[in-house]
This record gives sequence, structure tokens and C-alpha cells, in this order.
Amino acid sequence: MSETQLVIVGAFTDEERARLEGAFPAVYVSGPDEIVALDEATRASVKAVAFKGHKPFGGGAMDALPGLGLIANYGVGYDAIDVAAASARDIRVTNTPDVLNDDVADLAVAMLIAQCRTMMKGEAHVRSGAWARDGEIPLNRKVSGSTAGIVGLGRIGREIANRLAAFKMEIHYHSRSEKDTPGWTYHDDVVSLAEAVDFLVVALVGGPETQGYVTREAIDALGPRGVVINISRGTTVDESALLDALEAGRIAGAGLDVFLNEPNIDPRFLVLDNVVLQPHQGSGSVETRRAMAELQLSNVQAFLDGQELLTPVN
Ligand code: 8YV
Repeated sequence: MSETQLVIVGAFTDEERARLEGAFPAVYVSGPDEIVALDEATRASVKAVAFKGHKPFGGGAMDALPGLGLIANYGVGYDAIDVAAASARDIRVTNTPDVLNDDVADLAVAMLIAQCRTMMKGEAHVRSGAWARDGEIPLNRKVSGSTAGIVGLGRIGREIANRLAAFKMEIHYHSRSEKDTPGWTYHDDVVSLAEAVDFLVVALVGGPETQGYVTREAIDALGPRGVVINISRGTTVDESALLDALEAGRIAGAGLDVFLNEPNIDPRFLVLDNVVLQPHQGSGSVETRRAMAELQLSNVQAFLDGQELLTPVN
């Protein structure tokens, strides 16, 4: 067998893993911590890593692969990878931007509508037979025509804003700088954004610089009709402040695809009836996950062929 070029690291599906193993001489480990346990000859021959998941990938795991030149991440968010440590070791990092924008934006809108229109309660009402027995569910809340606030107007944030504009919403946003978006209102801080809107949709990048970015003050500024939607990372919102506000009814509800401690989320969420909870499935359609896998594979291929990387992050 030819020398191992690739370590496949993380929670890949069988199909994704088979595609990588078909393309490159590869070994598999379930997480970065296991790399060090590979035999020395294998570690010495590895040139690239294909990574998927959210377990921390730090300098220690990188040092276990002396010939490593690339970590190709499966996902747009690469906050699990210590990019500074990679750069310090001349290791390139790539991600999979753009191909997932539609799916993630679709899910943000779906969670907003599901929360406001009490779709989870409606579903239970039909399935339990309560509809036939007790009649209609309580009236709920109109979505179209409201005011939406996007936190982070990057590629995904823009897709969400475009969708919500099509729902006749007034669009407000906060991001590092004002964008050229005629008709949309810029706020230079997240509290003033929250004060101005009905729905706060968080589309920030993860990582230390956005840790707790949506603060307790911002959550409370939304007010009792406010809804928080988070499709970014659990770290971007002060989760205990969000739970306190949801429990006390200081905001109306939330739609969450991401949490601080996935998949073992804070059990306080599980008993709330004003939240829509999703299992970090923003990019999780067959079509999008295939496109992400292909982009990751193309980055590995480009690197091993000495070509320019398609989607570098450092
Ligand atoms: C994950 C994501 O990559 O792209 C991102 O940043 O969070 C997701 O698409 C996916 O869950 C695989 O870990």
C-alpha cells in the first residue's frame, strides 16, 4: 500500500469517508485527540487532514503530524481549529463557505415561522387527537411584516435578510461595519439593534471574538415580544441569560439550532414550550452536505497536487 497521505478526522458519514478513502491513501480517527496514537511511520507520512466536527483541534494534534501542510475543514465555521497554531506551523486551513448558505438561511426562517406560528404545538395537537376532541389551537403570531434584526451580515446573514425582506419585513442589522445595503438600517451595537426589532437572528462566526456577543442586556432589550433565532454557534449568545429570559417570559421565545454543549444541551431548554430546538442541522440536506464534502475533497486534492487552494482561511 502507498504511504498514507491523509488522516480523516471526525464524525464523517460512511459515504463521505468512503469517498475520501477512495481518493487518497488515508487512515481514519474519530477525533483530533486520537491522532497521536497513530503509529509513527503513518504520522510521518501524512500531508493533510480532512476534519469534520466540533472537537477542538489544537497545536498538540498538529505537532503529532510533522509533515502536515493542510487541515481541510468540513464546514464554513472553523472555530474548533486553532488557526493561529496552524499558521505558526505553516499549516494551511480551508473551509467550505457559500455552498451551505441557502440551507442555513432556510432553517433560520423555518425556525422563526415554527416558533411564531406554534407549529410544534400544532403538530402535537393533530397527532394526539386533540384537534378532533378539543377544537382549534390558540391563535398565535403573524410573521410577515414584522421587524427583523440580523446580528452578523456575512454571507449567511445576507441570505437570511433577503428571505425576511421577501416576507415584507423591515431589515435592521449589526455587523463590524456598515454595508452597502440600501433600505436596511445599520446599528453599531447589538443592544440598540435588539431594542429596534421583533426578531433577533444571530448569524455570527464562532470563536473567541464573538463569545457571548449577544449579551444579557441585548436579550432583555428585545422585550416580551422578542424572539431569538440562533443558527451560528452556541457560544455567540449568553446562553444562561437566554434561558433566564425564556423562563421568566422576558422574551417571547427562541429558535435554536446551536447550543453551548452539543449534543448534551442544557436540560433547562427541554421543558420550555416557547422554544423550537434543532440538532445543529443547518447545513444538513443531502445536496448541501455532498457539496461541502466535494469542496473539502477538492481542497485536499489541490493541496496534494501543489495547486492553489479553493477556499483558504489562512
Ligand atoms: C457543520 C457547521 O460543519 O458549517 C458549519 O460551520 O456548523 C456545520 O455545517 C456540520 O455540522 C458538520 O460538523
